[in-house]
Amino acid sequence: MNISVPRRVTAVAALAALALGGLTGTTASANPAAAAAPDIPLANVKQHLTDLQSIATANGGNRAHGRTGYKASIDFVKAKLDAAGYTTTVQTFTSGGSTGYNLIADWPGGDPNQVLMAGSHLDSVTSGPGINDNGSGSAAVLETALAVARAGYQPSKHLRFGWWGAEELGLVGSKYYVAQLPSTERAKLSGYLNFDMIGSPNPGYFVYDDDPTIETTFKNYFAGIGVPTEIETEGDGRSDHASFKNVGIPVGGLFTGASRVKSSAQVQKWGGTATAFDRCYHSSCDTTSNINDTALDRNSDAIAHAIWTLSAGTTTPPGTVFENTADVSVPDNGAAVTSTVNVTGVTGNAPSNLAVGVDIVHTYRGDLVVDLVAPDGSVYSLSNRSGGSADNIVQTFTVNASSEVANGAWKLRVQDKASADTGYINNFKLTFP
Ligand code: DTR
Ligand code: CA
Ligand code: ZN
Ligand code: ZN
Repeated sequence: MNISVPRRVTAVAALAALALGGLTGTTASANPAAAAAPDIPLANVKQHLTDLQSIATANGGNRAHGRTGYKASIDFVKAKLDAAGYTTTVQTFTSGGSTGYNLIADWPGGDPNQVLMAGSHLDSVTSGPGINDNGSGSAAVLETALAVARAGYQPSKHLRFGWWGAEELGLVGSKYYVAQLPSTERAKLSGYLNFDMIGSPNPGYFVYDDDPTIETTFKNYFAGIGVPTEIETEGDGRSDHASFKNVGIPVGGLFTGASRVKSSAQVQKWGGTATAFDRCYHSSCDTTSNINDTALDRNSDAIAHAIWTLSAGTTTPPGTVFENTADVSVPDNGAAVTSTVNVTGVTGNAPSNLAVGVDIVHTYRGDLVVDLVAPDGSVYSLSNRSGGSADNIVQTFTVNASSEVANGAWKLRVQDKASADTGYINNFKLTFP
C-alpha cells in the first residue's frame, strides 16, 4: 500500500527527466516551450504522389472534377486521415452538372475559437494526372497532417485541413466551402494557408504576399535554410486562397511556378533553366516524373514550420504522466470515493487516446462501479459491476477525452455497491501519449 501523496516535479526537473529518458511514475507538469516542427519525410510525400498517380492511371488518366479519379483521390486521402485520428467531413457540391467533393479534416483539440487552416486543391485537369498541379500540395498537406498526429501535437489553436474539389473550374470547391461557412465560423479562422504547385520541375520559391505574419513565417523558414524567395505576384485570384481572402480571412501560401518562364536572374538565384517553371502545366506529362524533389521537400518542411509556428502550440512530451498514489479506502456497500490528479501545463484538449491507469485492490471486483470524471464533470464509465468475484481492478483504459480541456482536476470515482467485500484505491494515473 503506498501512502505517499502526489509528488510534483517542477517543470525544469520534469524536462530534465524527460531529456534523461522520460519520467518514472511521478507527477509531471512539464510545460515545454513551443515545439519545433518535425521534418516531413520526403519519401512519405512522394509515396502519396505515387498513389495519386496510380489512381489517375486506374481512372482514365486523370483525377479531374466529375471523373472517377477525383472521388478515388478523396477516398484515398480521407482513409489516411481517419486512420490517424482526424475527424473528417466530405462536403458535396454540384458544378457543371457533376457532383464535387471537398474533404475537411479537424484535428481534435485546440481552441475552437482560433482555427488555423491549411489546404490544397486535389483535382487535376482532364488532360493529365495532375501530380504537380496539385498532387504536390495535396500530398504535402496530407503528410503534415499525419505528422501532427504522429507527434501527438496539442496546439493552442485548433487545426483544420482541407482538400478542395473543382479548383480548375474556378475555385469552385473552396468558394462553396467558404460560402457555406457561417460568418461566426469564418471569424474563428485565424489564417488559411494554401499550397498549389509546390514541386515544379524547374522550381522557383515564391511566397504569397498577403498576410504579413504568414508571409514572414514562410520567408523566415527559407532564410533559415539559405534559400532566397520572391513574392508571388501572379497569385492573386489564381488559387483557393482567394476564396478565403475575399471574405477577409488572413491568407498565405507557397508556389514553385507554372507555365511562366524562369528569368535569367532567377536562374542565377535558384538554378535550373530559363524555361517554364513547369513545362507540363495542365498537360498529360504532369506525372510523378514532373516533380523536383528538393523543392517538394523544402516546401513540405516549410508547411510544417508554418503550422507549428502559427498554431503556437506545444507538444505534450510523449508519456507525460499525472498520478495520485495516495490510498483511498472504499467503504463496503457505501458512498463513492474519489482519487484526484491535477493536470497542468497541457495546452488544449486531452487526446482521443488518453491512458487511464486504474489500480484498485479489492476482494470482489464485481461489487465496483468505476468512473473517470473530467474537470468539467463529464463522466466516462470504466467498469460497471464487471468481473464477478475476481480480485482487484488493475487495468489501463483508453478514453477518447478529446472533447475535454486537458488541464484541471480529473477524478477516479469508485463505489462499492454490494456488501461483504471491500478494498481501496491504490493508484490513479493519467498518461498523455
Ligand atoms: N491556378 C493554379 C496554378 C497557378 C497559376 N498561378 C498561380 C499562383 C499561385 C498559386 C497557383 C497558381 C492551377 O492551375 O491550379
Ligand atoms: Ca523533409
Ligand atoms: Zn491547375
Ligand atoms: Zn493548381
